[in-house]
Amino acid sequence: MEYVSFTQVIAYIGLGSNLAEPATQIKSARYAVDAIEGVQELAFSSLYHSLPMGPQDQPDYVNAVMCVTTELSPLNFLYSLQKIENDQGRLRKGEQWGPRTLDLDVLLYGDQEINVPDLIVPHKGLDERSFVLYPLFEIAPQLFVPGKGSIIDLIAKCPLSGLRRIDSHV
Ligand code: 5RY
Ligand code: CA
Ligand code: CA
Ligand code: CA
Repeated sequence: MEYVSFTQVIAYIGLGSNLAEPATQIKSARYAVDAIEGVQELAFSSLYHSLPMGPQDQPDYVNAVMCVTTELSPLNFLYSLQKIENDQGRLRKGEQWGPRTLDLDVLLYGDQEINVPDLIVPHKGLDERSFVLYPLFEIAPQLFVPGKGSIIDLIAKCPLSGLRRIDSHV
């Protein structure tokens, strides 16, 4: 009998959608992420309604944050998330930051700082985006973001900018 051990890393994913029933897109993405071999859900935030940042000529978003444990490498983790984006009908049009059925971002991967061509972690702009910080705080109030500081301090410097928690009525 031999042991095969896997290193489990705690990672955080930002979820966003502003097309084709955004709340439904987020909920099916949650299910699909948990279904990835080598990824398991630990926590999921409330859904939040948010105003578009970046280009304004697009619908409002629904955003959420998910905490998982994973034994996938950072890039295999990313590619698994991109497959879910594609499966849920994401089309890459010319415009950068245009509307999308589903956006899954690797926000954090353990305490690692990663900077390779396909992946930057912690996610760029995380500390300026209320639709990331507030749901992240909801599920990880003790979190420290590598290179950026405690989630408490980051929230204190980030206005809500129209972010609203969506009542789930359950
Ligand atoms: C700024 C520029 C581009 C912020 C800025 C992007 C989402 C950004 C979004 C989302 C909401 C984008 C990336 N300054 N707005 N805009 N939710 N993604 N509310 O998920 F986020 S495009
Ligand atoms: Ca799984
Ligand atoms: Ca994003
Ligand atoms: Ca993205």
